Amino acid sequence: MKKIFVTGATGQIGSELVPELRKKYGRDNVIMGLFDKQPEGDLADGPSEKCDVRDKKKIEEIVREYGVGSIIHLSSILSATGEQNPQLAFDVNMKGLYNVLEVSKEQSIEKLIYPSSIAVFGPDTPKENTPNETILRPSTMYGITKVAGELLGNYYFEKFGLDVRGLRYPGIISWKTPPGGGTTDYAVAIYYEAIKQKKYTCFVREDTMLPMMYMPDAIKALMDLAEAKLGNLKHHADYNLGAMSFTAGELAESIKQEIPGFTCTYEPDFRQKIADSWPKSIDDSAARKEWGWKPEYDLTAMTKDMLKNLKEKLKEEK
Ligand code: AKB
Repeated sequence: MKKIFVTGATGQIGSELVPELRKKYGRDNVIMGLFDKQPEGDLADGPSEKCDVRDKKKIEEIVREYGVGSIIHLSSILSATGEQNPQLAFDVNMKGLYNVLEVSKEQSIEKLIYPSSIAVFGPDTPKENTPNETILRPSTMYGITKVAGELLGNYYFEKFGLDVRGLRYPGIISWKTPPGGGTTDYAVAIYYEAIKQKKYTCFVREDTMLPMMYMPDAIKALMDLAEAKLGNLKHHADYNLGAMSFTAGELAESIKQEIPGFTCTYEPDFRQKIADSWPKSIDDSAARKEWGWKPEYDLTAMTKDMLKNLKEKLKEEK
């Protein structure tokens, strides 16, 4: 079997995607690409390579050396870090993606998959049930790089016949590896603080509503899209993907149901403006129709599962 190369593999998504890929395709068939964070636990048990995606030669070398057939490109600077360092976001997100696209084209990669984000939308986009095809005028550098990434993916498909696939992730909530530098990170941090301190200060307003997804659904979506028949896909790098939408207040309330006495206060910072520019809910009918997308978790089921797993994890770490 040709190998799968995952960039940004020790990040929030990669650290949960890699074990699933290894389960399905075999440990030695999945190569982890890491920037600075080393794999831990089970993740360390399998091939990995240090790889800064801004270094095209290194990507070429890995693809050639391992006989890579598919690339899942996860390396990215997220929205909040991107607003604090737009130059870095441009460099990593644009140069990194361009390198991956070029290597994929030159070395006849069979499939290239990378996430886009709800950050492609902006203040002018309809907020409710945001359609797949709509106004893409983001106000963050992260969003700008994601729109360009979608357009490039569609271009490489049309122009060079490269099988590029991508989905617009909402905020992703998970307990194994914390996210880093995103606007939706409050929806993960709140669970940690609820367990540790029974209180949390949230950096967006209580009425801030955003589309979110639990990690098992996010992994399933990526793997299902990767396996979908190309002939069924009318979109390529830009599938809307929805699961649930809730306000920060509703999230706190769902935690309170499980941890009585938990309190949440709200002190919005610069991330509020980013959150306000994004949709409240997503129309993902294209993904449902073209490759059978269907999420499993709602807010209540996610909160129960998050708290159960996170409590165990934090106990083990003590
Ligand atoms: C972020 O908040 O930047 C990310 C995203 C929605 O893409 N989680």
